Amino acid sequence: MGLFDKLKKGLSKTRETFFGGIKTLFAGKKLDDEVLEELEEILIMSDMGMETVEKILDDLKSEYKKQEPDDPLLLLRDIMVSNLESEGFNANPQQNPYIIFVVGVNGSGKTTTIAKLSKKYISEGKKVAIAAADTFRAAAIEQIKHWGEKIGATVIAHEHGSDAAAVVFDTLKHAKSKGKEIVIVDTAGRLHNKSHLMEELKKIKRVIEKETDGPHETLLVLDGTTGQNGVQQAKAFKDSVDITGVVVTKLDGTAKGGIAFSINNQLNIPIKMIGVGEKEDDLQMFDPKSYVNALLGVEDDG
Ligand SMILES: Nc1nc2c(ncn2[C@@H]2O[C@H](COP(=O)(O)OP(=O)(O)O)[C@@H](O)[C@H]2O)c(=O)[nH]1
Ligand SMILES: [Mg+2]
Repeated sequence: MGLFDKLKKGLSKTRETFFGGIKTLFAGKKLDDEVLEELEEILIMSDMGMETVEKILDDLKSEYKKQEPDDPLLLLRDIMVSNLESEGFNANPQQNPYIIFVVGVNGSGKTTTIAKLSKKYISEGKKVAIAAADTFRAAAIEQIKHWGEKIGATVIAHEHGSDAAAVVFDTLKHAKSKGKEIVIVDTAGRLHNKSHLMEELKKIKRVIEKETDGPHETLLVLDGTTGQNGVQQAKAFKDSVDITGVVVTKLDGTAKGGIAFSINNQLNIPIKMIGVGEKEDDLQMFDPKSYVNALLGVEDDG
């Protein structure tokens, strides 16, 4: 299956529930008030966030008048794309080791995303070391070790309950001495309380800063099914560590694909990758145009 077909398959739920309806709504009709009102409803239900919906509708109205397009669906597509921000995946980073710090609440998909991302780097011929710095749950250490074996990444782990920053320290030492080009740091998503978690993440960040010129990327992993709640969570992480990109996971399991727009517009952080399944190949680099094409059911024209 090609990348776009896979994306389309992953986004089938949100397309079938919301966005796909726009094609039918627009078919052979003028964009009068009635059509626009229905469009507004669809966009709001998709979790796009009110502000973005209004912006898109305003743009659509004025451009529609100006351009009188044959196919208003393509005009809407272009306007939606312009409301998404992306930044590419750094497949060949200059820094060595290149350090990716991964944060997010429990269950958001951090560990799975790390496995998927490691696999991408390994397939680029890079050696990957993973810090099992979610020491809060014993199962979390086992989970990342298991992934490491499966995809061929080295996992550095200490005992359950040990200091997460010390695991990171050891992983950096290992990477330098063994020539591992990529270091990815897995972290806990829940400690006794939120401030405890944020303190731990800051401590890890300080260790990375002290030992290297990283972190070069700090990825926030966000569960796409949590809707506007997820956006609130993201704000807390953004305030504690400098987030450089967001990974939206579980887009295959949600009807609310509009969340990507909310993240961009409310947080001002680019989306870098999206998760569209549980397997190691189900991570895609975020491409706004392909994403919107897949949502609307428009053929991908490159
Ligand atoms: N359907 C689907 N499930 C996912 C995706 N990413 C992660 N998961 C699942 O979400 C659950 C929690 O993932 P995990 O990586 O352990 O989250 P963590 O607590 O943030 O490390 C697991 O059952 C994963 O298989 C995704 O893109 N799609
Ligand atoms: Mg985990």
